[in-house]
Amino acid sequence: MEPEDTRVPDKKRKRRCLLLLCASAVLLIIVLVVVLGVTLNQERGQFESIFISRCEKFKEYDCQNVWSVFQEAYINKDPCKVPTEAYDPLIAAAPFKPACNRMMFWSKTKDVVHDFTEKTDCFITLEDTLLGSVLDGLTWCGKEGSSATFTTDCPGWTQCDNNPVRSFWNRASAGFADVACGDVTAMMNGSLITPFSPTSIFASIEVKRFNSSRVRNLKVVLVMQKNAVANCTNMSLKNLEEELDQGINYDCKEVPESQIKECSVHPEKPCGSCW
Ligand code: N1C
Repeated sequence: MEPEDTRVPDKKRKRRCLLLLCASAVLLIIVLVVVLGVTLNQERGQFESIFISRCEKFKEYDCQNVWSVFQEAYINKDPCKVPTEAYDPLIAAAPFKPACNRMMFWSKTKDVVHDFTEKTDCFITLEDTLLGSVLDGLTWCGKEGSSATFTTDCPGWTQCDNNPVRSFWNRASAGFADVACGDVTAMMNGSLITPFSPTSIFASIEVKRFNSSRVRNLKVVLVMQKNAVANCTNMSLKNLEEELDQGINYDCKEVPESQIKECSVHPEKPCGSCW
C-alpha cells in the first residue's frame, strides 16, 4: 500500500507540471503571433496611410482604388521580378495630363528644382502629379507568399534592375515624358563632368520619348554652382542635342544656382523672368 500512496501524488505533480509547461508554451506562441501581427500591420498601415493621405490632396481620384491598383504591381511577387509594365494599370488609373510649356524635367538637380517649383507656380514636375507626389521618397516591395507591403529589406538598385521602386520611376517617367508638349524645360547639374548621363532616367527614358509632333523646344537650364565643371559646350550636352527627335529645337543656358534661389524668394516675379 505504501509505495502506491507515494506514487500517485508524484504522477499528479508531473502531470500538473506538464500542463503548466504546455500552457506557458501556448501563451508564449500567442504573444509572439500577436506581437508579430501588430508589427507587420503597423508597417503596412504606415505606408498605406502615407499613400492615402498624400493622394487625398488630389480631390479628383478614388484613392482607395488607386492604392489597390498600385499594390497589384508588386504584392505577392519576388521583389526582383517586377517589370516596368507591372505599373501600366496604375498609370491608366491615374493618367498624366499634358501641361504644355510648363513641364519641367531634371537630372541630378532634384533639390534646387523642387525648391524652385514649390515656391513659384511656373512649372510642373513629375512630383507635382498624383503618382509622383504619392511615392516620392518612399521604398516598398512585396514578397512571394505574402500579401503585405514591406518598407525595409527591399532590394536596392545595385541588387537587381526589376525592383518595384526602380520599375515605378521608369514607368512613371515614361508616362510623364509621353505627354510633354510645347516648350519643355530640363534642369541639369553643371557641377558634374557628364551632366547628361546615359544611365540617368532623363537620358535613358524621358528624352527618348519626347515626340516632335508635340514638343517644340527643349530648353536646358544648366545649374552653375561655384565649383561648376561643365558649361553648355559640354560633350554630353552635345549628345543630348543629337539624340532629340528631329524637329525639336534645342537651347542651353548656364544659370547660377544663386539666381534660381533668388527667384524662389521672389515668387511674385512673372514666369519666364528667372533665366
Ligand atoms: O535619373 P534621373 O535623376 O535623371 O531622373 C530624373 C527624371 C526627372 O526628369 C523626373 O521626371 O526622371 C523623373 N524622376 C522623378 O520624378 C523622380 N522622383 C524621385 C526620376 N526619378 C525620381 N525620383 C528618384 O530619384 C528615383 O528614386 C530615382 O532613382 C532618382 C533619380 O534621380 P536622378 O538620378 O537625379
